Amino acid sequence: MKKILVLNGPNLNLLGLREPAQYGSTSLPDVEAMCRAAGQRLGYEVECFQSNWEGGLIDKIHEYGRLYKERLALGCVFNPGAFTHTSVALHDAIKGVDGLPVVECHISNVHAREPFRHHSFVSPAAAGIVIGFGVQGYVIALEALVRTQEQDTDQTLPR
Ligand code: CA2
Repeated sequence: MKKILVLNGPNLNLLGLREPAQYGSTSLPDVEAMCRAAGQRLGYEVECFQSNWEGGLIDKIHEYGRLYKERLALGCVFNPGAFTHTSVALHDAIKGVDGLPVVECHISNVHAREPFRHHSFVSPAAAGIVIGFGVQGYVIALEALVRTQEQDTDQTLPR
């Protein structure tokens, strides 16, 4: 079974424990269970990984870049947390693995928040973006990845 990576960046391990008004009350293990269940329904094995370290996220993107080349992975759903707004290194990692489709995902609507959250270094390297749908956004991003990246997807409109 092909793999999909669900990757979470800094502080997302605190999900459900603090700031429920902004990020909801679902914990990261619950979000990861939701993603694994959605993956199973869609026919993929979902691997979940969270790191508070930029380098840990970069290593995981490199690993999935290799799996993608070997046709063992379909792509990645990535919430880079605050690194979204700061990290040229994450941008370069996604560009550097050359091909791995990455769907950027944010729980909150970053464009309705502080101006420093309006710019993303990751977006120009992403295949697509899901923003502001709470933790359901992860499942929406997984579905979008599968619908757009599956080899036999017929993307033509019905006549
Ligand atoms: O809305 C998102 O998903 C964000 O990526 C979340 C990041 C934030 O820096 C981005 O601008 C938007 C913050 C993740 C921290 O998550 C926490 C969860 C609970 C309590 C504290 C932090």
